[in-house]
Amino acid sequence: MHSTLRAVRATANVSLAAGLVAVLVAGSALAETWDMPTPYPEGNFHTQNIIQFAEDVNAAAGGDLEIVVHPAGSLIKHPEIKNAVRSGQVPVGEFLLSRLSNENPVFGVDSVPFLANSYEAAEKLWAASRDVTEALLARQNMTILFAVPWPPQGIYADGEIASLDDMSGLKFRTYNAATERLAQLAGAVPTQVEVPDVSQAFATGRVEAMITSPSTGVNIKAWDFLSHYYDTQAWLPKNVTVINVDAFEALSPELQDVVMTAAAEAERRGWEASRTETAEKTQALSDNGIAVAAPSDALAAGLREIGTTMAEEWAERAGDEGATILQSYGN
Ligand code: PCA
Repeated sequence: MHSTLRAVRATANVSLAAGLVAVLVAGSALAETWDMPTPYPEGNFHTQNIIQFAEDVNAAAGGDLEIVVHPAGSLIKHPEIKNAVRSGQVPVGEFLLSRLSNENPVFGVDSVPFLANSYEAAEKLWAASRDVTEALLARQNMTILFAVPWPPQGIYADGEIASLDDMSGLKFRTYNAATERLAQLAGAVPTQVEVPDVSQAFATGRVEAMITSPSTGVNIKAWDFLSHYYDTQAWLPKNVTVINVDAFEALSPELQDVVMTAAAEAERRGWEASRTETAEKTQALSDNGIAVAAPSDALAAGLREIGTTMAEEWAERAGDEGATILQSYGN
């Protein structure tokens, strides 16, 4: 009798478990959740643009797909985001495109100083380099959903920088190979630090100057550590949001359409937000006590010379692919 009871119970448990599995399967077919790592703080305009992209997708997908944004390297740290998307660990993510310039110089064309240092020029350079960039990323199983530039890059320091001589020996915070090279050529000492760690690096004296946008300067409250900002307008590096090709192809045609439509809108909105951001955040630096100025002629000339050297180095490394880009850019 005991054994009969056990058998009945066992049968009940099996059917209960089967029911549960059915519910879970049905649930996951209804709503797929995509975790999306991004490197920069939640308040940054890139992150806000991405949050809007996720909201657009989620609304248009009617519950069939939900993108959850994880900013500031909270899910995956910046240096690992590209490989996480490539391997499919996450279906979608954002990173600074020129971080990949060590893999192929083409990825770093937007960070060659003074090659494209206005929004108009940056747009033209992106038009000239997008196809090659797409093809290179396709080899790593990724497609670009959208690319958005940072505002023009300027120099921050604690004190006056009247010429390159004043940069000599400074511990200089960098974020890619180009900023590292620029620091070296200026006689500074480069240290790579990701944005979420930059405040701490200044607070502890690990770094004492940097080149970045007014946006990042405001995000890290540069006025807590630094006194001067020079609006050198050196280049406009881009962030890309990429998707894993397998994850994209596993979506229904309708959902693929939803993602691509929201992506096109995010690229348009992002460029516009970046332009607005430049003036707003430069003003915010000034409002918070940073001395905002154009570079002196001597500093501008010194940086131009570094730019010429770096453009030559880039062209040499980038070979035929680079030449094609420069030709179509019209340089
Ligand atoms: N902010 C990022 C990249 C370029 C920018 O403006 C950073 O400082 O890391």
